[in-house]
Amino acid sequence: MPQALLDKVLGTIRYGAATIPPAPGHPSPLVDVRAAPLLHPGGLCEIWLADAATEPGRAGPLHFRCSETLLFGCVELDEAQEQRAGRRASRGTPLQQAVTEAYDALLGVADERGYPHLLRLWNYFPAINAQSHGLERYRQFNVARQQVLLAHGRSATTGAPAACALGTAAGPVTIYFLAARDPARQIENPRQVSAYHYPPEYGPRSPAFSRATLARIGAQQWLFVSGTASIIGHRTAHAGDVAQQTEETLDNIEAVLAQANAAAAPGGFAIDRLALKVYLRDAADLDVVRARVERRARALQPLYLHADICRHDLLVEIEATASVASAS
Ligand code: 3EB
Repeated sequence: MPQALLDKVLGTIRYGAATIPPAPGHPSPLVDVRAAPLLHPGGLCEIWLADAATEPGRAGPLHFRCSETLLFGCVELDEAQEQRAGRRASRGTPLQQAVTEAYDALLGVADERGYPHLLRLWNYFPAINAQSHGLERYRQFNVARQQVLLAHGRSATTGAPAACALGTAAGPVTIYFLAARDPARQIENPRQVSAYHYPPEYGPRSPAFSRATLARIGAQQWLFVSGTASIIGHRTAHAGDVAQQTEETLDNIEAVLAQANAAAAPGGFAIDRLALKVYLRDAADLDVVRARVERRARALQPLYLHADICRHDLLVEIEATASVASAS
């Protein structure tokens, strides 16, 4: 990449075998995230570019870069280290301690630097469906996420960012995010109960995320669609049937797009113009899911990633990002 572009990099996410060649003279390390493994050969990098030069920064475990309008950051924390550090038991299980430390850092920087509007958070951690300390780890995560948002004076319901939470095979708790100077609009899905209003059968604290956020950034409207699954109301639909779960998930994404188009001027978000990441619990489902996804949504090559989904009966989850020129 030419230096003029490297200077504008906010963050880089690497997938599969991709490597970023070290850029001679680059002012600081690129924020570099490796999350879930790719299910197809090769590798690629997702690079978030600002429209002007970005600045690097660090705050505790958080590495970030910022432009005039956007902040991109990433935190990786080892749960075993949290435990060794012997943090206060009031911060909960080792996973909850890591999540609290990560969110403390990112919310602190977002507020101090003046990017208080969280657009999108990506959350990855091992063994998401495993039980420990008497509670499934995804549910532990939800307890810590809600508590740390409230501790920073934020809402854990309306106004929450778009997000995803996925299980990795191993490795650190990895969280990366985009935040903005200017407010975004939250979008919900009329086919689904808002996640922050899920009833207690899904855990002691509800998941604090919105179905999508819509943000004007420069001359573009950006839409960040959260991880989306085969959930109708608050219940999983089509347990055990990955093909039907894929169709229901795409129906849910279309419902979110319709809400976004009603809120955005001039709209124009369409299912065949999205950048998709498709998470599969079982690698053997790749062909079935790919056929269904690419029949309905195939402008850009979707990424297929191997990850555990946050409910044990969900086999597939799809997230989407899109931008359209905004009306001026
Ligand atoms: C769902 O709709 C499926 O906890 O941040 C999707 C997106 C899901 C984000 C999160 C969870 C999260 O409830 C799971």
